[in-house]
Amino acid sequence: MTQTNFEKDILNGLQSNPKRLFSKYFYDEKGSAIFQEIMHMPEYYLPGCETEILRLRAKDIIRELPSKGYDVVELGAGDGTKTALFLDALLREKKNITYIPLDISPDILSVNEQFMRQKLPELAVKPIAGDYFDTLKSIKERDKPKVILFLGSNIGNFEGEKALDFIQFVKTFMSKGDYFMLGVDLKKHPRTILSAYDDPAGITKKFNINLLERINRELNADFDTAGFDHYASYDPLSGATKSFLISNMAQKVQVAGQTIGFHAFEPIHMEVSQKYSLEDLDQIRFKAGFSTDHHFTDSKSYFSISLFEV
Ligand code: AVJ
Repeated sequence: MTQTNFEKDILNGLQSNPKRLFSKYFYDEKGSAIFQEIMHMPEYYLPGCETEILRLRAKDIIRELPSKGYDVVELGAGDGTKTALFLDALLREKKNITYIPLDISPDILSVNEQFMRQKLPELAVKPIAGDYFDTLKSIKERDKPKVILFLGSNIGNFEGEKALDFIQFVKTFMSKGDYFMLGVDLKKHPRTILSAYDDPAGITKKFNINLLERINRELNADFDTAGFDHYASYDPLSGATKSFLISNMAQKVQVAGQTIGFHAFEPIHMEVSQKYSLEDLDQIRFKAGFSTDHHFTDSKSYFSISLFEV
């Protein structure tokens, strides 16, 4: 049998030093359900802050955007519930827009489309399933100006320079006068950030452990999940939040026919959730070659929706 990308990435990661797994694999059916639980945790302030901005500042944001019709393209659109708040405000301002949600999952896109049809029947919706490379290519040639949305602090999962690389990659599909609209979690008191990724109910732990269970399910592996604990850290200098699973003892695990050895207390690095200051964002905007930026923040200045103009 040929190796899937999933199998290749998992084996490579577990055979690296330090050991590494990728958070993009968190979101199987069970993982997506646990992520919904995370979004409702009191400690996980991100969705509430972003929703506040979309509710209270939508008009101010729209005032910065092109005055005529444009395409609203959403990267990793998911079910679109938060985006609907913004699209609703756009329709109220009588903007002639087409909403183009992009996502790797055709299933979630049909949920998105049905939600929009029901909630905003007058909205033109044109979902495109696939990876960013193919889907962005197909929107490049459209003739209307574009506003590209990347919400939910998803940019935070790119490590270090990779965030800038991704923004520059997206910019190659944009033209003068287009806008990039990013939802970004900001640097704030370290304890506030840490508790969002280290909740006492253990939901974030379950979210991380689910990837080991997924590997057991899909790669014929035998992780004993009781042998791993969850550990999160936040570095206020770099703004990097990292999650690890820690092997509680020396142990051996079978994964896809390979034996993976763990030392006692050896970490597997699971995820980075990068936090930015507004100054960091200005730097990125400048390095990526966008001409202007505007930041719209919530009342606590925990989160920003930042607009970059090409
Ligand atoms: C979906 C990437 C924005 O990093 O905050 C939540 C994922 N991980 N709790 C984040 C996540 C642990 C989340 N993003």
